[in-house]
Amino acid sequence: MDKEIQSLIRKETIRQNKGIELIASENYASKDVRHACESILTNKYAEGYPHKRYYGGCEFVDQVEELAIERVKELFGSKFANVQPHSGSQANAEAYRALLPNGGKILSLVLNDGGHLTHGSPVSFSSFMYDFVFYPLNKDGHLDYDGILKVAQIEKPNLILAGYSAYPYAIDFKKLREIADKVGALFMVDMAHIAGLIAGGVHMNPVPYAHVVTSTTHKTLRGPRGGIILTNDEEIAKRINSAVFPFYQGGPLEHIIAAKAICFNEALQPPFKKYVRSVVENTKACRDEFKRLGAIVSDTDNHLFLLNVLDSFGLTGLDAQKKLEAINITTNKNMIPGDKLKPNKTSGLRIGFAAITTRGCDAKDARAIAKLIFDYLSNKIDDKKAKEEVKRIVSSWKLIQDI
Ligand code: DSN
Repeated sequence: MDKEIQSLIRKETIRQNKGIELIASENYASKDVRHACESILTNKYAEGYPHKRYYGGCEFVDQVEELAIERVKELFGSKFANVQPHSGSQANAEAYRALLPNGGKILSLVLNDGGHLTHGSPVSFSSFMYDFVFYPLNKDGHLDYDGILKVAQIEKPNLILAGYSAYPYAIDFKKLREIADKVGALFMVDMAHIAGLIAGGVHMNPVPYAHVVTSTTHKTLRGPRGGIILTNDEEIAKRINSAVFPFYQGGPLEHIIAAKAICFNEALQPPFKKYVRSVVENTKACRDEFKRLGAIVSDTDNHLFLLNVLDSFGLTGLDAQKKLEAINITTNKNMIPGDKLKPNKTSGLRIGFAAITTRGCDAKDARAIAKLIFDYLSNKIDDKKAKEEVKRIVSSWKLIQDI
């Protein structure tokens, strides 16, 4: 094997094993999922869809893709599924294409309040191709459904968008669909962050309410990096298929689709339900311990919460992220609702438990992590002591290559 790349993979394996991974969008895929990702399926061209390909030799990749489709439909209870999107961003582009004319109006969450780049950021394709208007969170950081209705009545969007990257609370998809119906808009959900929680039954499923649901497969769902699009509407399903191929994508990544099929099957099994319940318990345990210690934190209903590091420790999110990285704790700086600092500095950190719960983190560890971060960012313990504590906490967890 290429020695330089092999050495870098080895170094990354060590980094992943020795650290506490709190980036809310990351996870550790199983051996089976990783095995499919490195399989010979990568050799095959299969433009098109099962039994309607532009190439010969697709007998087995057709079956792989059909399995993935059937399993994801069963997992989320949808009538139609496209498993070809290469990523969540592409899934969103493809869903917009299927639902809207160029320049169509989309009502989405204010980006600094926890939205995603593809939900109308000025630096994303989305704001170039569509006309975005926004709804804010209320003062305590929750969705304000009456406020959303008011903005929707004024703006009259073609589409209302829900599903966020840094929102720590439950989302009422039924209420949002009612709002969309009142103003004659379509309703789309990007469930990337909470897909695993939905699959495991600890969050409301948007599929019965939304016209289209997009997701990634690698966050709480714990599969390979990639995207999916679901719908219950046959006409929309046809438009989605054309938007994915040939409009936005060429040949599907059948090795990744095989890995998605494995991940969907894993998520259908009882241990996955136990896993997502532990994710939520651990997140709550860590958040509650921060609160008990006197830090300023959001509450949480899901796999993440926001820690206000500026008011808690006098640090920007960027500085806190860098400081924690030096002791092998990985987080990401994040805007908090009403943040006065810019996105490249921020006042907050986003903290999530999907990844380390996969390795075996329990509520006791989650509380120990809160205490460690609190003491370290308050300068009560030095780098050496903090690194020793990280080592102690991870020492009882599974190695990532054994997951
Ligand atoms: N980059 C992802 C996240 O961290 O939430 C969203 O795509």
